[in-house]
Amino acid sequence: MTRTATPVSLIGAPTDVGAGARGARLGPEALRIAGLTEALRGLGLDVADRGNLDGPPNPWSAPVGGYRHLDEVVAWNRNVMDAVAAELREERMPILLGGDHCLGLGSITAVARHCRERRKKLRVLWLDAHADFNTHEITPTGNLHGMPVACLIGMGPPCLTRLGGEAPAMQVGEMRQIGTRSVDPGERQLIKQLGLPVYDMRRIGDIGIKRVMEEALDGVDADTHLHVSFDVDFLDPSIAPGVGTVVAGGPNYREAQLAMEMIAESGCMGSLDIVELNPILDRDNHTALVAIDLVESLFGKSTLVRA
Ligand code: NNH
Ligand code: MN
Ligand code: MN
Ligand code: MN
Repeated sequence: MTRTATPVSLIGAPTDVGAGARGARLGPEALRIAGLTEALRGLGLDVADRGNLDGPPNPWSAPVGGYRHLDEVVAWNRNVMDAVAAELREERMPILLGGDHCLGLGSITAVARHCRERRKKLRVLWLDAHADFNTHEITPTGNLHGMPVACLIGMGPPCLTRLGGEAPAMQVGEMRQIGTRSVDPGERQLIKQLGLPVYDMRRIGDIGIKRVMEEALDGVDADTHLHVSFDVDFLDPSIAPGVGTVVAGGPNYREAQLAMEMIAESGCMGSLDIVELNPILDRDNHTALVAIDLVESLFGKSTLVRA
């Protein structure tokens, strides 16, 4: 199959206003210094680095009404949504360099709107140790990086659920969560109640990553826009310690790589988030290098080897 690859645009969003630890604001630079642009160009892709978005500083204050830094999170997400929408409009593939995972809200809100305008089906793969399905009533922390999925399906403050206009931005059935292994008690209930499709580590252990990915990609076709939201804490901490919230028992290198390869082979990825990388907690920027290696697989590095 010969296709001209979609040109990609890197969008840095250097903030950790949604997180419980500081340092994810350095994620975009860590990825650049580890050679993300060069790696993608090495695969023959047209890459434009749009630089970093601007936004309010992290006030590092306590939660108010169950939300920490709500105004700042809204401001950053607005900027992310607009930047992602601009790239999609130009038929380019936006790659959001976080920043913490609260930014998935702005990114996916733009993607979902694009899908509605173009009459495309939407499938979101949420690669994450966490479900990010909290609301202000059930969150144990008030950190908004634990709430973007709830906001996307319309549960949350209107300033976030209506970021792109009408709420909800997307339906529960348009998402597949993969690699989940840290779910808060309230989230567990909500997941059951709303039927969010989750392939947790237990399921991966049961049927293997290959079948999980086959099922998660089932129904994805040429009319589908596939969005990959890659929270780097998806990976086992033994290979990716540079994240704010490590959870043991994640996919090993080869499992993660196979997941990425299968996404690449679908040929449908239209947008990507790389979030939660925290170089302050890393050693020698190693986690950024691992993330880039896996992103290369997402763009077909190993498929090229097989061809
Ligand atoms: N579930 C926890 C919370 O809501 C942790 C979320 N942390 C993440 N999510 N890194 O991906 O605070
Ligand atoms: Mn498109
Ligand atoms: Mn997350
Ligand atoms: Mn996570």
